[in-house]
Amino acid sequence: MTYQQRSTFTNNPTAKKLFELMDSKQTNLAIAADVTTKAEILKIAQELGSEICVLKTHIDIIVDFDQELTKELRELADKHNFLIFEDRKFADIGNTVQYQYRDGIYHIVEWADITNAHIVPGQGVIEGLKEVGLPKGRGLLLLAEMSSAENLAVGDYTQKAIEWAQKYDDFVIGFIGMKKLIDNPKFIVMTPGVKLAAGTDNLKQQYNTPEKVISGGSDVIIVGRGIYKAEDPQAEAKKYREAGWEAYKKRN
Ligand code: S5P
Repeated sequence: MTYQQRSTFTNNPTAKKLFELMDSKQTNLAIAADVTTKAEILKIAQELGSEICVLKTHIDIIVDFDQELTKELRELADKHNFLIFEDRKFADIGNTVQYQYRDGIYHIVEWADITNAHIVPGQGVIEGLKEVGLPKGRGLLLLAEMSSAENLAVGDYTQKAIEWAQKYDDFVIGFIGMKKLIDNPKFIVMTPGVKLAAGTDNLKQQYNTPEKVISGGSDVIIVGRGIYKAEDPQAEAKKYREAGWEAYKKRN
């Protein structure tokens, strides 16, 4: 099924928008913009915006963060037609994650289309985030699997994530996972740990190629250092975009 066809299976507005823009823009590339200054992240959003479906942020690593930044990122997202995914990995009781999602200095729910959560606290983490995010049409990804060596998100844990995603499918739009996890077209799998050459880093990150990830049934490749550390990030982003899209076309 195409991304466009899959957009009709979900009622979540963010998931719909993502499927539609991936199809119309012909990209399944998300950039992990793991940089530490406003200037750097804005440069990435500006220069790579036309190549990507999703800009993934770790907003709490920006040393000179201010409210202007999220406003500007939002403007760039609308201008270049990509979604913003704040990779917050919420992992607390429902009451606490509500504060973390809505309040503090980041007000994540105000500007991030998508965020994600670990399921280790149980279903309360999903319910807490849903009360804050769903009224604004936001979407949540559950970390069903991880890319790092010896991680514990396997077996029954992964199965629980899949079960709870179905239970809360108005708000949970999919997973962080390494492959296709469920035969239901509404759920999106985004996969980190992607490089044109497979391998590892020195801190137990593990990389697969775009071809391997997409042919395994994942929908979105998340690429960080493979792009932003390259000499010419724009040219590199085009390569990843092409590799991801070719693999998708081959699959369909
Ligand atoms: O299991 C995971 C989940 C995530 S969201 N493994 C990951 O690496 N990530 C994120 O993906 C991680 O926080 C980082 O932002 C990105 C991978 O970056 P790269 O530089 O290794 O491509």
